[in-house]
Amino acid sequence: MYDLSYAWEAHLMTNGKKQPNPWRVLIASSHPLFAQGLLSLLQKRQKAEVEVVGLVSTVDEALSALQSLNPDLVVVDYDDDKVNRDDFLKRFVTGGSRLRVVLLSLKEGGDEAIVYDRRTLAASRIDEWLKKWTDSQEYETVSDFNNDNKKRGEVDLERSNKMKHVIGAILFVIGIAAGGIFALERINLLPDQASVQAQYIDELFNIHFLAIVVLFALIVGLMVFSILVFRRKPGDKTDGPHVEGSSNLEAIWTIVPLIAVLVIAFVGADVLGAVERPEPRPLEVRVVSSQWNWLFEYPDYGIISPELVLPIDQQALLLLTSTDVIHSFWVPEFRVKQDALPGGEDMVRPLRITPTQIGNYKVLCAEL
Ligand SMILES: [Cu+2]
Repeated sequence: MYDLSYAWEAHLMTNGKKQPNPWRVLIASSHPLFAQGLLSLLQKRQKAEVEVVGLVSTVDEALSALQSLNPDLVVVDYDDDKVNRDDFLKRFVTGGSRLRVVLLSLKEGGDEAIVYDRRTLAASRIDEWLKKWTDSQEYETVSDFNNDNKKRGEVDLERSNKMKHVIGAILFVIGIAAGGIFALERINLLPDQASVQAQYIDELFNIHFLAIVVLFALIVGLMVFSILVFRRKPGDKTDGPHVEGSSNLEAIWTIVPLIAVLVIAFVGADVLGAVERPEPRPLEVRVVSSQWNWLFEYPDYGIISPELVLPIDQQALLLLTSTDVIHSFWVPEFRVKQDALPGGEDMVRPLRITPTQIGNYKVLCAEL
C-alpha cells in the first residue's frame, strides 16, 4: 500500500511557510478508501492546519465544487478513471486564483506526489520566481506536466532576460571604457616630452593606461551594473543562488592575465632596451649629488657647474655618484630616472638622455 503520509509530507514541504488561515482542501476520488486514508492522515496532523471542505467523486461535482467551495488545494486521485485529471489540469491552467493541485497515485511504486502550484506574483517578483523555478526540481516536474508551449515560453522569457542583462552589462562596460579613453586623450597627464627616451616611456605609459582603463571599466563597471540591476527587491530575504566553481571562468582568468603579463613584460623589455641604447660619441657629464645640490662636471670641456646644460639631438651620458646618501636624478620632461649612490667610482650609475626640445627644466631628486 502506498504510504500516504509520505506524499502528504512532501506536499507540506513544498508549501514551505504555514498558511495564516487553514488550507481549504478538496479531495477528488471515487474510491472511498482514498478519501478515508487522506482524512485520517489529516486528522493525525492537527498542526497542518488544513480543513477538508469537500469530497467529490466525479468531474462535474468537482468542477462545481471548485467554484462554490473555492479550495486552496485539490488532491486528485491520479489512478481514478472517473476523476479525469486532465480536466483538473485544464481548470488549473485557465483559472486565475491561487490554487494547488496534488496528483496522488496509490499504485505500487508510485512514491511521488505531483504538485501543481498556481499563484499570482507581483511583476517585480517574476524574475526571482523564474530563478527559483529553474533551480528547483519541484518546479521542473510541474512544467513537464504543463503543456510544453508554456514551459518553452518561460524558458524563452528567461533566456531573453539573461541576454538583456548580458547586452546591458557589455554596453555599460564599453561606455565606461570609452568615456575613460576619451577623457585620457583630452587630459594631459604628463609634462612636456623633451627627450627621445620620453617618447618610448610615454608609449609604454599609454599602453598601461589603456589596459588600466579597460580593467577599471570591466571590474567597476560590472560591479556597479550588478549593484543597480540585481539589487535586493523590497522584502526579499532570500540568499542568492549557490554557484559552485566554473572551469571555463577559471581557465579564462588564469590564461588572460598570464598573456597580459607576458605581453607587458615583452613590451617593457623592448622599451628598456630602447631607453638604454647607447649612441656613438655621447656627451659625457659626471653628476655629483649631495645634500642639497647637484654638481655637473664636463670632462671634455673642463667645466664644473651647478647647472646642467645639454645640447639637443645628441645623447648625453650622465655618470651619477653621491657624496652622502642615495639620491635620484630626475628631470620629469626627460622621463628617465637613475639613482646616484655614494661609494665612489665602483658605484657610478649611468643614465642616457637625448634631449629633443629646447627648454628650461628642473633637476629633481626623486628620493625626496
Ligand atoms: Cu637627493
